[in-house]
Amino acid sequence: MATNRTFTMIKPDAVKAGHTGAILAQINKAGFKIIAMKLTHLTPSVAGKFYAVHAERPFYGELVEFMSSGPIVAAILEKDNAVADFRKLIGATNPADAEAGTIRALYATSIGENAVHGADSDENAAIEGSFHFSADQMVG
Ligand code: 3AN
Repeated sequence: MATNRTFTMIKPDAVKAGHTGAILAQINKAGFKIIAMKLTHLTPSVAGKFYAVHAERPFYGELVEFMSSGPIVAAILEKDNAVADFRKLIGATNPADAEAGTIRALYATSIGENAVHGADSDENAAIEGSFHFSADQMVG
């Protein structure tokens, strides 16, 4: 069910730094089940489409450039209360404000290069998940 799913990306900074395994382990340990996952390198055009909702924001160009700068891991995760619980697990957008022990506190370096993405609503989780995966690529 969409209400039990969220969508995440491990961003280029964290993949490049070799944190993919540790981040996935932390996600699993927190009770999330991975139901779809892939390693991919977004083109600027695809990254631009994914972040189209932010097109008017001053950091849009920087965001698209960063998200297409190297491989990412995209995944759909399942757990009760997935969206809210995952946002809690990753911490605040700006790692300087992220609670100790959260993924961003541990691995993010700046507000732009902040290690992971987490969908901010059930609706966006479903939209973002189907942006990256077709139904036959989801398990369960
Ligand atoms: P979140 O990802 O925590 O929901 P949003 O939706 O405000 O945060 O921003 C989307 C993404 O845009 C963030 N994950 C971050 O990578 C980037 N971003 C947000 N604010 C800034 C900023 N001031 N400068 C550069 N990049 C930013």
